[in-house]
Amino acid sequence: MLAIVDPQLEAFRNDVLAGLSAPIPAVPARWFYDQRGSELFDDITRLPSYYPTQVETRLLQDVMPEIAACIPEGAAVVEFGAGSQTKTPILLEAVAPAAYVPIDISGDYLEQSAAELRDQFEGLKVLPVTADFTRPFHLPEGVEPLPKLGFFPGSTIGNFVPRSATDLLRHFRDLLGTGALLLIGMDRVKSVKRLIDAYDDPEGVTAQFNLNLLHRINRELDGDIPVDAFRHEARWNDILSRIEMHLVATRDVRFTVSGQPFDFAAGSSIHSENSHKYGERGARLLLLAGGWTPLREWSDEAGDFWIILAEA
Ligand code: AVI
Repeated sequence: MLAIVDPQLEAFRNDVLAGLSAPIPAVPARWFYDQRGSELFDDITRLPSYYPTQVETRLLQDVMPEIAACIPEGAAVVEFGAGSQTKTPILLEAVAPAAYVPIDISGDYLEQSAAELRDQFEGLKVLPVTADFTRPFHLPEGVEPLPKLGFFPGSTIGNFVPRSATDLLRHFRDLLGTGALLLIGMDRVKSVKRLIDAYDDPEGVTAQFNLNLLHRINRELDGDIPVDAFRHEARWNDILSRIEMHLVATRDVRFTVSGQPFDFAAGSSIHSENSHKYGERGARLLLLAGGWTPLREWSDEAGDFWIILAEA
């Protein structure tokens, strides 16, 4: 009998088994986002201490007329991600593009948000593409000849280590072509206290988000991790300019995942996320290394967040 293989599940298993066996145990952050993880992330974006979403949304609203003035008429907006209910409409309203192409790995969520946007923007061509935007894929038919604006808000670029972030930016450039524009959100370096508060909120939502990864491993990969033996920790790594999220063992633990045994000593951790924060020069250099020339930069008054428009 042929076993049915779910490629997503196998990729998750490979990443978890390899990651937990590594000298510095780590699981890629993209595995946070199952149904529960996506709901928890949504809750995070509404927390008072998690400033990036509020600040970026307000900044987009404030500077959108200036941004729109830089975008050619009849452009296709290509969003890397399914789009947010607040940020995407701000852009679509101001730019009035010929087409909107959201790209996301989660087909159901993508179709749902595409349907909402079609209702909201009558006549807008919404052409969703179900794909992992970090890997090669094709744009829908008819989009190729249009001028293109890539949209990558949310400081998601910060979740990639610089080497992968430049690879990703180059991949966006290859996809969108020379002359394309990219509107990207980046989180700025700020006081360690504010950063830690944002990633270790008093309500404990980010802790639940982090610990949900262990629940997901137990659920989907036949694991028996005692989740109560781990705690959430957010650390600032100054040399690498990033917040790191860890799951720290509070006692010696032994567990299995898909039949494979693992031992974690009290105090050792599973590194579950990086969120890089950029200074002025660093942000520009990252874009340049990824093949994009910054044209305009906007920041809020407090200097918390960047929105940068760059050209391929
Ligand atoms: C999705 N990403 C940009 C978030 C961030 O701030 O790095 C994920 C997140 N992790 C903890 N809180 C939010």
